[in-house]
Amino acid sequence: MPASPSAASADALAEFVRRLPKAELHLHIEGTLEPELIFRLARRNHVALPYDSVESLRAAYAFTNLQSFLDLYYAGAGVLLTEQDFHDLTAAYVQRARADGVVHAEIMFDPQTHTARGVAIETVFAGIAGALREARDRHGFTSCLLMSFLRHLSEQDAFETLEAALPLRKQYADLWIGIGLDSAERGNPPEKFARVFARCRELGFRLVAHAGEEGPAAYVGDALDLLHVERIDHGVHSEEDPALMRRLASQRIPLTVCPLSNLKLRVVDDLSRHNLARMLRAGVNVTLNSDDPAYFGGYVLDNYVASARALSLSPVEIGQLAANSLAASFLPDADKARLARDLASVLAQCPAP
Ligand code: ES4
Ligand code: ZN
Repeated sequence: MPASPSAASADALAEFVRRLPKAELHLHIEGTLEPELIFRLARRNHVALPYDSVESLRAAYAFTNLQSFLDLYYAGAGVLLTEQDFHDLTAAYVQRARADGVVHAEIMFDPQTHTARGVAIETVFAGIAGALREARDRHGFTSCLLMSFLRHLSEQDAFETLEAALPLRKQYADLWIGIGLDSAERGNPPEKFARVFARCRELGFRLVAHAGEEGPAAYVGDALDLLHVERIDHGVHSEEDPALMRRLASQRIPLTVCPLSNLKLRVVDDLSRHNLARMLRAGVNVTLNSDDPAYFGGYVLDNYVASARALSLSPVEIGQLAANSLAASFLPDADKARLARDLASVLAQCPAP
């Protein structure tokens, strides 16, 4: 028995969201590294940690902005050394996502974080891809990979990363379909990566970029016009420019919004003041995602439930967010149509919370 009426309605809401087939489109695999796994891998790999317990590490996750998070996120990734480490990390994410009703994930990874520490890019690809292929073969959980460049590093470094990865393209053609851009946004505008994104576009990769997380609406427009991305990661500052908002809505350009991330990194001071509901109601193709769930206190289901409660999203709006996630994915049209039908039949059967 739930402890109280509010607990009962919370459970009903979570169960409703869990049953909706959803895609997660904004997820950094390094951001799924839970403190327990950091300690397990540190022990396995004989890596010293500057924390004496899981609890003291978790207590350090009190961020004041994006950079304060990135410092810990790059440090945490220091325990990832072997193919098995990347496999275990990815398998743990898949298990967690499946429990939330995620049926498809588009996963970013940052090779530069690892190659800078002497880990071979082949090791990173092999570990992540191995776990994703197992998930597909055992559970029908589909996914793809978006190799992301760190924007605080140079465009030359991004070019070198692309060159190092291209020989692996054929081997990972079932998964590696796209390119992303992440890390510290302010002072590292889209134009810094225009040439390398042009090259990636020529090569036939799907393109996404973080923009308008801490940076201005102008970075969102520039990501679209200078990098030619198909989706914007975050994009919450788009609202500062009404013309951009009209463009996002009319062209159905997806925003991969991450509410709990925005809260933890103080992009918003309270979830009840998050603009995702307003943007959704203005016709923008908003999707909900977890970003770095191990650091931000919640996976996809938590992001849906916390947003629904804080913003009084209706069951129809929650269903729309799930539908948007499928439509905004890079899945083939036939797969999108099948999943959209699955979603519609669940919505027709499920009691609204
Ligand atoms: C990130 Cl929340 C966020 N923003 C930018 N870059 C990132 N990399 C991992 N998480
Ligand atoms: Zn992100």
